[in-house]
Amino acid sequence: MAGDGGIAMLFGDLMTIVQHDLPIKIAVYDNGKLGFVEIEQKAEGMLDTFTRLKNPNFADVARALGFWGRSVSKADELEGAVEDWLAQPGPALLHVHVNPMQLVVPPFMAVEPAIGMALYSARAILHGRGGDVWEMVKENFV
Ligand SMILES: Cc1ncc(C[n+]2csc(CCOP(=O)(O)OP(=O)(O)O)c2C)c(N)n1
Ligand SMILES: [Mg+2]
Repeated sequence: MAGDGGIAMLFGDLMTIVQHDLPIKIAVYDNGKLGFVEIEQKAEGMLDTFTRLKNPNFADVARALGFWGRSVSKADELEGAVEDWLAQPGPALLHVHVNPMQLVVPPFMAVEPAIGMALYSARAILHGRGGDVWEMVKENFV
């Protein structure tokens, strides 16, 4: 399992997998950003900066390197795609577009990141990026 930022740091490893014929199955969770870094910025009350990624189609990249590759953007295509991906005899990469605003919220949260998120929200609204805040609230709390 890899993020879109993570897999981009590891293309050399994909070549090694092909070189050694390793039947490894890789799922890329593509949220179009360095999501963890973005959360760290927001939890400190900062506006998110330099975290958005212009990604290639990772399935195309994988195929060019000698992998089986497929890209999925619709939820109802996911189950069939996972079956095909796991049925491959050789190295296979499944590129999945995921919801960019879906947070992994821990069962409890310290006060500081909550204050940071409130500060970030206020800053984002003042900078005309209130749509980002609404998207985050809608996807996670409504
Ligand atoms: C080699 C390396 N560089 C930088 C980092 C710092 N870092 C931790 S998480 C992260 C973002 C990863 O983004 P992605 O793989 O897209 O995962 P997401 O958080 O979006 O799910 C970065 C850059 C790291 N862990 N390792
Ligand atoms: Mg990411």
